[in-house]
Amino acid sequence: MIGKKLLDEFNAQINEEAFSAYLYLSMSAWFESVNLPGFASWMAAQSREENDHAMKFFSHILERGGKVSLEAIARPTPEWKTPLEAFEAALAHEKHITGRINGLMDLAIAEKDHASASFLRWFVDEQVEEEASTDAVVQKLLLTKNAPGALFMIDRELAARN
Ligand code: OFO
Repeated sequence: MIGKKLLDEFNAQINEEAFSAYLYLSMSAWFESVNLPGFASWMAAQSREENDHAMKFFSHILERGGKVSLEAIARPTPEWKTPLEAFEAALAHEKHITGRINGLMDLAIAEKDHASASFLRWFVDEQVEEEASTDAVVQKLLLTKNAPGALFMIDRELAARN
C-alpha cells in the first residue's frame, strides 16, 4: 500500500504529465500553423510520450492499492514568437519536470517506499534523455538564428521522429 504523502504527489504528477502532453500538443498545433510540419510531428510524438508517462503513474498508483484522483488540466500557452522560443519553453518545462521527479524520488527514499523508488528510477533516466533531446534542438536553433533555409533543414530532420 502506498503512503498518503506519496499518493498525493503521484496524483499531482499525473496532472503534471497530462499538462506536459497538452503543452506539447499546443506546440504541435502552433508549428503546423506556421508551416513547420516536421517540428509539429516531433511535438505530437512528444505529447504522446507524455500521455504514456501519465499512464505509468496512473498504473503504479492502482497497482499499489491507491486511489487515482484526476484534476483539471491547465490551459497551455497557444503561441510562441519563434521556434526557438517554443523549444526554450519546452526545455524550461522539462527542467521543471526533472525537479519534480527528483523531489518524488527524495520522498520515496524518505518514506522507505522501495517499490516507488524503483518505479521512479525509469523517470530519473528518462529526464536525462528528455532534457538532452530538447536541448539539442535549442542548440541547433541558436546556431541557425531562425534563418528560413536552416529551419527547413531542421524541420525535415525532426520529421523523422515517430
Ligand atoms: Fe517530458 O517527461 Fe514526462 O513530463
